[in-house]
Amino acid sequence: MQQLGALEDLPHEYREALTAQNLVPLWPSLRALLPPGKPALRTRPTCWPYATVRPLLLQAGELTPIEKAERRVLVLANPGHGLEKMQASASIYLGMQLLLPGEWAPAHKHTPNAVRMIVEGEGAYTTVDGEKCPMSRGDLILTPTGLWHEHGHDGTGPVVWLDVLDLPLVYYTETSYHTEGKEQQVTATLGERNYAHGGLVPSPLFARGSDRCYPMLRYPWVEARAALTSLAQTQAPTEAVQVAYVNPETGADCQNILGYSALMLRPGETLTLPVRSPAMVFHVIEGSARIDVDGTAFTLGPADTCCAPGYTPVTLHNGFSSEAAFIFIADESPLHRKLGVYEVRP
Ligand code: GTQ
Repeated sequence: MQQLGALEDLPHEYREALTAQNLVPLWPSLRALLPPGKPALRTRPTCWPYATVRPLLLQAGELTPIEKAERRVLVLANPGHGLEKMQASASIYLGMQLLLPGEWAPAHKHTPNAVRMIVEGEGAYTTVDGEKCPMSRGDLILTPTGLWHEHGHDGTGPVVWLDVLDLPLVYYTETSYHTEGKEQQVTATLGERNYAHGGLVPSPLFARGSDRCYPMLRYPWVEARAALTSLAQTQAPTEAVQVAYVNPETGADCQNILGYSALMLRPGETLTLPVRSPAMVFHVIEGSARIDVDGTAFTLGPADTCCAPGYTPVTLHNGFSSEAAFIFIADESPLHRKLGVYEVRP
């Protein structure tokens, strides 16, 4: 490959003349912008064990009252991007949020899409677009772009959940903002009830389906777990046991930018993922798994979270011979597909 000219090869005066006119020569930066064969990946394989996050999050509960935080979150930041960027990957933001009994995180809406994966505790709820969604371990609750949401807690112990947002991308595109709102009235029954039976959707005689873009906002863990366990009965041993969280009216990804799925690793199973362009996040719901990201190995137990850059080999292994592992996965594939940059490498 041709070695290109460096900035220092140019006369000082010429460089200053360019700068004064807001001009920049391309060739000294061309190889960095378009590296050969594979992007320059800032996203580093990174693990956030819950045993280290939890005490610090509970300490935040003592140090900062909810009124002073609005959302009491510790961000899982990837050092490869710089911690201040508060991103797990190029397009994924992760945060662990704590709500204590009686606390209330007031209503707002924003342009980034969010989901919550409930990690610990009972008695909290998120009201999304007039639907009061109860929170239990493993449930996935969507708060898509533009929908009002607020969190409350009527129970007794701390409640913790993992927030996954497309905030880095939305921020980068200069479209990130929020609007404050007033407390919502609960006006809708849970939409999930209309989609509780596979392959059947509401179909009133002359007006088929829902006119809501996001007809299902809560995916209870009991349902996702049952779907995985039942799939494991019939799936060939060579095929992964994985289900995607989709919009039940369209079958498409449940949100526009990030994709969500749940994976069951059978006892003793080793699963080598195809090398694909999107970065991924893994969060263990039950059991344990060793996750090898191009030679960096993490051992994850319940509530542990890690991320892997795109274009990188990832292998998952369940070391238990009798117990399945259940893993929640977030990735950037809807975005990559829409942008036309989605790749699977041989
Ligand atoms: O709960 O609405 O982690 O607005 C970051 C921004 C959570 C939320 C985050 C948010 C929220």
